[in-house]
Amino acid sequence: MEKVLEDYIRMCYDGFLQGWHERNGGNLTYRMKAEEAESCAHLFTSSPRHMELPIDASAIASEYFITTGSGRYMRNVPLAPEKNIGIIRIDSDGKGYDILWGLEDGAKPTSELPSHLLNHISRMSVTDGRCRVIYHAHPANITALSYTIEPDAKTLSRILWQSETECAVVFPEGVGILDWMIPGGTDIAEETSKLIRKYPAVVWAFHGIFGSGADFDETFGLVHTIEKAAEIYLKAKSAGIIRTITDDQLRVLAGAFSVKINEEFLN
Ligand code: 2HA
Ligand code: ZN
Repeated sequence: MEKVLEDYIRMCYDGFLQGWHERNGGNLTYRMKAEEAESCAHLFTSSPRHMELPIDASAIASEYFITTGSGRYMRNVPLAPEKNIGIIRIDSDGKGYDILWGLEDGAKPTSELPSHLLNHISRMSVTDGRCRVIYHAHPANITALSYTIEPDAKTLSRILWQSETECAVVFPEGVGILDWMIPGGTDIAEETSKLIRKYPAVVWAFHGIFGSGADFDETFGLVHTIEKAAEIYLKAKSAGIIRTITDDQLRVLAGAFSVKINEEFLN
């Protein structure tokens, strides 16, 4: 198996092992490097299925993506990659895509493909093309936390920064939050892609999270860190919080690790 596919499959199953992918919950897309697409070219069908896109993907025209399948289970990805994931190439005009490999038995890419592709476009533009991974998961603690606050990025980011010392270093921009919306459509895709320009991750209230990063480790690590902080917060809150990391300590921390903490969220 090609290394990029092995790494992708490992991330799918790691998320399942964390308990973030009940049933068909969650999805993962990866924008392939040219050499990675080339290493997989021998797998590509000569008669690809073509699909239309409900969004304008011209900013990522001709890019290759690995994607999970709609209705497919992360749990099953290592057992039968060719049925549960696939490789697609966006058309040169950005209006559709070809399914080049995988997604066998008539499967389609994830229902959240519009969100994934618009998020890729946003993150590519704010990271000078570094971002390659968009990941959607349903971790229990960050989702539970979204019931305890107003959908406000400052409130959420402060809670997370205060709940684990490393957080302000891992995501100094903070974490965005989108109030409840119908999943799977272009409206939620557009709203998420606006927020993800500012933050590397966006919580979907009462649903889960979208995380982004340059590679699988960075993206998985980001979501893992956010979820762990949410777990610590909920445990501390139920035990009774009597003190926390101060804003001055957050500033000192950012200085010590040379990161630019989002000052708008400090008091
Ligand atoms: O794949 O997680 O948001 C199912 C979902 C939709
Ligand atoms: Zn979901």
